[in-house]
Amino acid sequence: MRGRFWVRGNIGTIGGLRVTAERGSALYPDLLPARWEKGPRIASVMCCIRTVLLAALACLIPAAASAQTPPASRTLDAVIKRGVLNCGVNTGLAGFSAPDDKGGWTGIDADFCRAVAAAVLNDTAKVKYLPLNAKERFTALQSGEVDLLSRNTTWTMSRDTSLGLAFVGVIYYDGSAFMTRKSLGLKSVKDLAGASICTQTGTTNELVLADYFATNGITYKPVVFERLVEVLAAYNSGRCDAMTTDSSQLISERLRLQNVDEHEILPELISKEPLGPVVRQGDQQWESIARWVLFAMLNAEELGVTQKNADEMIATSPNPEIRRLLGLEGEFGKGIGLANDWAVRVIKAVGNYGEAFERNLGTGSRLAIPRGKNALWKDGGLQYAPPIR
Ligand SMILES: N[C@@H](CCC(=O)N[C@@H](CS)C(=O)NCC(=O)O)C(=O)O
Repeated sequence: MRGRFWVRGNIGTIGGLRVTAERGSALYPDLLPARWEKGPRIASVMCCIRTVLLAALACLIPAAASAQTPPASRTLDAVIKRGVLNCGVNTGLAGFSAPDDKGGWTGIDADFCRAVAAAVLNDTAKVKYLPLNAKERFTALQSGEVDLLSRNTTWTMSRDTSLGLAFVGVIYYDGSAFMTRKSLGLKSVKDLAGASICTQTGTTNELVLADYFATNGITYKPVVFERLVEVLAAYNSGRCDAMTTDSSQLISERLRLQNVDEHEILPELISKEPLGPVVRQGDQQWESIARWVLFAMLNAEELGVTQKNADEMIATSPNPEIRRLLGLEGEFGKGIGLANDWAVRVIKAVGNYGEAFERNLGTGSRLAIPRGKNALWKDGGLQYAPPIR
């Protein structure tokens, strides 16, 4: 029989409290279990009140769950015991990770290694940088040779799901591009028909190149090397008409050529290359540490907390979002197995995301890359970190 009816039932317990609910409906009461009885209209008012109470109660549950002690992290334990973070980086790519003449490493990826060491070991010097080429990088992480891979690595589905690895976020939004000699007078990638193109094996760029030229019915001759220095040398010697890799890497590599002005980067980006740090799958706490170090850098920029003003913010800021970031309110370090001032250590070590970007890739560097897609979401970019609360 179809008609208006109300149901009342005991729907179980939430957080140790017994919860009952009543619902109004105009569907098919005959299809309902017999134990649900029809009731007077007043029940529908009760229904609303109880639904609201139920919803309010349900809202409390995630908060209670988030206060649980996280399971131990094998990687965190090993890093603490060793007293050093083993970080996989590029063999030498200015702006991302490159050795300097004092035996140190610079670049945004190297800074990310330092940021994690600061959060975990409270010491940016306690990083061992392990230079890895494109082909070796994933094996080094899988085998445990490195605790973290912070090496201009594109987040793709197969790398994130079939290698036993996990990407923690995007430190730089990039895309595949092409560098050629200006003297060739090319305007677009499509003008590269019949060209020989140098690239590195084990990279997404090698695959993107094949896809793009096949899709557009353009012929080309791939010239593939295992090491970046070989790719650049082959391009430089004229063995290839063009060289392809991520746009940021071309900007960086172009500056190593003798006559920089003779070379140009074609305007198109032919793929999405979201570059990010990678950890091993299955160590949830370590993954969270790496992810939230990156988010702390982004949140710090959004909230105006810098390497320089961090102490002043700690002493004077009344802003609850800033106070949570700086460990002055809440127990957010506990959730990732770290001290509550974990983010302060990160910000003091490498600055906020904007500072790290400008110093390594932007206005403070030779690369002078505009923020573009890597601007914060509130400035029209893609960089967006979930809030700390
Ligand atoms: N983002 C791409 C490319 C990364 C990559 O390995 N790029 C090369 C070309 S610039 C590189 O950094 N090579 C340095 C090396 O292997 O030492 C990927 O993840 O596959």
